[in-house]
Amino acid sequence: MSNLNLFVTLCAAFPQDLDSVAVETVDASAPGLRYSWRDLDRATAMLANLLDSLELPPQSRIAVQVEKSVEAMVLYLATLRAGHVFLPLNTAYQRAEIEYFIGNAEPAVVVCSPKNFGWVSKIAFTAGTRHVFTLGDDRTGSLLERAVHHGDRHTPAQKGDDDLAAILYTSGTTGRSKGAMLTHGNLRSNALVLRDYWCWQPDDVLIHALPIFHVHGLFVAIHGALINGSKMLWLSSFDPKAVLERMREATVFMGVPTLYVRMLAEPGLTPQQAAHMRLFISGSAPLLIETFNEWKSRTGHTILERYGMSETIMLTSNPCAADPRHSGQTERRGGTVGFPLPGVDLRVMDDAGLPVPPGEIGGIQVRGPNVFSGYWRMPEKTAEEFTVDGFFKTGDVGRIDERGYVTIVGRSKDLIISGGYNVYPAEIEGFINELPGVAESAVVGVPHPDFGEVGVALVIAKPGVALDESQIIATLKAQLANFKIPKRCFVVRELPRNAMGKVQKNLLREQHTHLFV
Ligand code: MLC
Ligand code: AMP
Repeated sequence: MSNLNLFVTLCAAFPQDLDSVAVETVDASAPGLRYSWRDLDRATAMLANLLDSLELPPQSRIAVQVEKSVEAMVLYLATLRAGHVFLPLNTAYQRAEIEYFIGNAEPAVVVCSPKNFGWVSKIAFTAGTRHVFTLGDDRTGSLLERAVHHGDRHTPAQKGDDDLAAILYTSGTTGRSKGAMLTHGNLRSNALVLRDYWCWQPDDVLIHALPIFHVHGLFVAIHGALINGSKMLWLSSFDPKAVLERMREATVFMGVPTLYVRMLAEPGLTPQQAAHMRLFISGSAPLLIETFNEWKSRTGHTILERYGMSETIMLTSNPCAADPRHSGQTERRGGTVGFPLPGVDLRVMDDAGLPVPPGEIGGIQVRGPNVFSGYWRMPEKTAEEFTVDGFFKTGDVGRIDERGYVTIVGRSKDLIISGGYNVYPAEIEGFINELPGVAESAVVGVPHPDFGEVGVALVIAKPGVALDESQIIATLKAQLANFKIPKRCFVVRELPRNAMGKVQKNLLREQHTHLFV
């Protein structure tokens, strides 16, 4: 029986010369480090052997909240190799958020930054986790100290397509986060499709500048490079100047729109600087047509926009080369997210559950080998999000034009996408409503020049209470990930409501739409 472990597929694509460079760190603040393909193989084997030695139950969750580093990526690959389930957590998450994720996922192993060991280990041990390791971004910590005592050969765990590989938490409209369960089959099928659709070549070089705790940086970028045996230039955090400098030796870049906006602010962005590049990819949030056009005029390159989600990985993409399914079209159309990827069924439906005519707007539903297997321990929620014929309701609203291009026009879910991170107003409102003196609140997204969209909070005080806006923000900062904090907070006397008594968020958005732009 062939082993369908994703790690095996990735490893099979390593180049023949295992001593060539697979990853090179390129941070301005630290000397560059080079990792060969052989290093990746041996380091993942040592970590997988360490995990094996812990004699964990099959499919144990390995929860990881650490700063970005090559070793953190190696830990992800080792988790696949050992056959366990990777659970990445954004480093911005605070105590209450981590407490929820660990309590909900019940990981057998937690890996955290050395500086957070005190509080994270307390939460983990209380929740029944047996093993807590540390991993710093400078190769320090107990995880690597323990791993060096293990052998550098390891037979990857036998896996099938339906076996779980990762759980990605994504917030919900109710404010409660759900763990999207992704299988080896989901991840592998998507990586293979993107390899062909984006015309990857072994001599491609990817600039990796995204965080590695979400779909974009962890799966799309890392799998893309590994499954093509392509080198990565690795930045521990996004730095527009460093990316520009490295474009001369790279060919592929992936970013959320904010990254493109910030690079456009650099005078050094010229056609010459970008001449060596083959492909610029954008996703995770809407790319403004102004950014798309300005990028073209400043660099000569047409950004390829694609669309995806934690639950589905990548769904659609503008073409990289002629798409034979769409009469050989090659055009990357700004404002659209392109065509459904090969193997992805995508349809646009009305509220009654019927397909809308071409060009008309409706809810986007998808089906395919990339679509997740459900929300962790939430069977009812999973059932709600799928149709009887097996399509997942994305919560995005869009249309398909007569040429087959998909455009996202909005969302039926109440969601703010800020700098590529999702913020669910219901979660923030829940925290604000708990603050002393608060009667009620509403959080809405408004346009922002850097982050695309940011949250603004409107708060009503209880009778006789004087609320301080900056105090509300400061209190939230201690409880929530920083990107979720509303950029402004206003104390108001009332909120606009419709006849049913529901807060009219569209009116609030309109009132505050020019707050930042
Ligand atoms: C940082 N800040 C943000 C923010 N990021 N505010 C709103 N939205 C964001 N995304 C705020 C912090 O709260 C802080 O505020 C200040 O900015 C500085 O923080 P920082 O950490 O130094 O910011 P910076 O390093 O500049 O980060 C910005 C960024 C980062 C754009 C580089 O947000 C980022 O890497 N975004 C990418 C997200 C991503 O990978 N998404 C993919 C999801 S997958 P203060 O007040 O504390 O100073 C997905 C599926 C798909 O969606 O299709 O891909
Ligand atoms: P996440 O839950 O973090 O995976 O975010 C997924 C959501 O990001 C999708 O449901 C979309 O709303 C949004 N998204 C991703 N890519 C794009 C894009 N290119 N254009 C518009 N929205 C996008």
